[in-house]
Amino acid sequence: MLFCMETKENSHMHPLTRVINDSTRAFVELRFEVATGPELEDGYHNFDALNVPKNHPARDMQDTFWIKGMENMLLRTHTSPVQARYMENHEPPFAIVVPGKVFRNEATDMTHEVQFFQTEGLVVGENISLANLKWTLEHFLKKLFGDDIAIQLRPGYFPFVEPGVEIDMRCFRCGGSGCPSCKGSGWIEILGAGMVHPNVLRAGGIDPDVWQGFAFGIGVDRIAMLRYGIPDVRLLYSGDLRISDQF
Ligand code: 2U9
Repeated sequence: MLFCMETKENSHMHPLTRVINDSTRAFVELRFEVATGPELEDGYHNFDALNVPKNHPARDMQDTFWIKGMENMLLRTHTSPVQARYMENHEPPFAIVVPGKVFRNEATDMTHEVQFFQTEGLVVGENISLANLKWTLEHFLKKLFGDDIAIQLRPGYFPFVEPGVEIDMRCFRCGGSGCPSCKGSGWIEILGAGMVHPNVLRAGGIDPDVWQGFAFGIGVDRIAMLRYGIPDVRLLYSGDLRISDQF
C-alpha cells in the first residue's frame, strides 16, 4: 500500500509520504505483509492488550484524546493496536508492517505534534531472536540512509516488549565525533524495538512457550526531519508548498 504512487512533472511528493512509502517498501521487500486498522480505537487494544499498566501516564486525559460521550474509546496513541488485533485473527508465523497516523494530547513544539505518523512492525515465529531484530532493522536503516550507516543497541523500556531496545545510528553530520545534531554524543536515537512481552502474545491468543516475536516502532516524522534536515516538525503539517516543492 503506497500513499502516492508517482509524481508527475511539476508535482511533488510530500516528504512524509516519501518516508512512509520508502519505509513500508523496505519491509515489503523482505516479504512483510502490510496491515492497517482504525484510528478510532478502544482502550483494550490501545493499552490493555499491550501490557500497559492501568496507572500508566499515557492513559491520562493529558496524554490521550479520549472520545467525549463514548465509553473507553480514543484516538490511537500508536499503531500497536493494529498488531494486537492482527494476532487475534491470525496464526503464526507472520511478519507485518503497519504504517499509520497516531495522536497524542500534548503541547506542540519543534519535535512534538498532536498528530504524527508511525511505521510499526511485528514478526512472530519459532526461534525468533534479538539477532533477527537487529539484522532486520539494520537492513531497513541501510535502505533509507545508505550502506555506510552504523548502529548500536541500548536497553530501553516499553511495556509491550522485554527486553526493549533503543537503536541509535552513528551521526551522519559529524561521522561520530560529536556535533550539535547529535548533542555531542556521536549517536542519534532513531527507533525503538524489542522482543514481544509474553503477556502481549498471550493477549493475542499466541502461546509464548511455542512462539517468540520481535516488534519495532519508527517515528516517521523524526526520520523525515533527519533525512531532509527539517528543523521543526510543524513545518511538515503547515501546508506550505515551499516545503513539498523541494521534493
Ligand atoms: C505489539 C507488540 C509490540 C512496538 C514498539 C516501540 C518499541 C517504540 C516508538 C518509536 C518512536 C514510538 O513514534 S515513537 O515515539 N516506538 O519505540 N514500538 S516496540 O511494539 C509492539 C507493538 C505491538 C502487539
